[in-house]
Amino acid sequence: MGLFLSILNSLTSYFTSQKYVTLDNKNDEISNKKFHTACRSCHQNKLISYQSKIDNLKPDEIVYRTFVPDDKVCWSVKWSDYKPKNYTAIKLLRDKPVWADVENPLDIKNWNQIDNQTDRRSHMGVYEVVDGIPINPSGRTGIAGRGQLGKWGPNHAADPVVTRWKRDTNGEKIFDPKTNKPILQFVSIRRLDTNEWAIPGGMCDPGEKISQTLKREFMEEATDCLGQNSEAREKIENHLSQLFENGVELFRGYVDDPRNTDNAWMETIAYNFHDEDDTVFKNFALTAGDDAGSVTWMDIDGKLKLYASHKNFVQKAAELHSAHW
Ligand code: RP5
Repeated sequence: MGLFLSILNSLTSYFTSQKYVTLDNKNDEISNKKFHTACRSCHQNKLISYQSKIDNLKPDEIVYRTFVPDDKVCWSVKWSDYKPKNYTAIKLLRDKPVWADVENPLDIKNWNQIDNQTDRRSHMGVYEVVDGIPINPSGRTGIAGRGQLGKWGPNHAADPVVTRWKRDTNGEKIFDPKTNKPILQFVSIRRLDTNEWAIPGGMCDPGEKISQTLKREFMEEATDCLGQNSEAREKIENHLSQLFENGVELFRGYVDDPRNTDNAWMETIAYNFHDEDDTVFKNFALTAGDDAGSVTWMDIDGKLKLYASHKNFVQKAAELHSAHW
């Protein structure tokens, strides 16, 4: 009975509230795009900047990715000389934060399942575990180990794409002159670690429902609720509660995150929460908090440059609302 309840609990926490809607074929377009460039040598600088920031490494201590050409990303392509360097952030090894896994992956047995409160399942299906070490389902990254990620294997996140229409001072929607479509805006934060604009998403806490992660991360990064007293926090939460009750799932799967390694990678569920009539945000100021340097309403446009795979999620939101892209 205990086991049954714990499985039921895990399943419940995995899925969102019933009011949330899923789009048909939502992942097709994203899956067809060439996966996984941000975590390869073409973006070497991102890994290096992480290392210098997190571990304060001197130039000669930095661990570089092995160059992985496009045609050698797939594990099915033989590459007998492939011997990527092993790298796990010193900060993880030294500080052993509670949210991180044990140092040795061989001490973890429950791959591809719920392991206590940690969800080790992948949205991509069953991933391979070779000699006790999980293998990135999207292929080679040029570096082994856990990198800067807390968990071996999948690291689960949630991304709230919060949108509204761009309006003029009379409250009328603004249209793009070329596409003749109304312009959608989304709440974007500037990440402190890479300085890139991003969706205010974050890691799922153990056992947390996705709906909770989406709201919590948005509140922490775009309203600075952590810097407020409990009364102010409650006010913000009540104000946003209706918006977060109705979401549309845009994407669920692997994220092309610059921190990914051959043995640890990011996965996410992205949801759209849309303020159609500007009722929620008309008189509500955004304030950057937690690991966000700044926050803004950003116009959604095909030329956007965003962190990891976030541009794909925002594009899905534009398509959903027949907005300018
Ligand atoms: C990305 O990293 C996800 O899409 C999510 O936005 C984010 C979670 O990592 P942190 O923001 O917590 O570092 O891959």
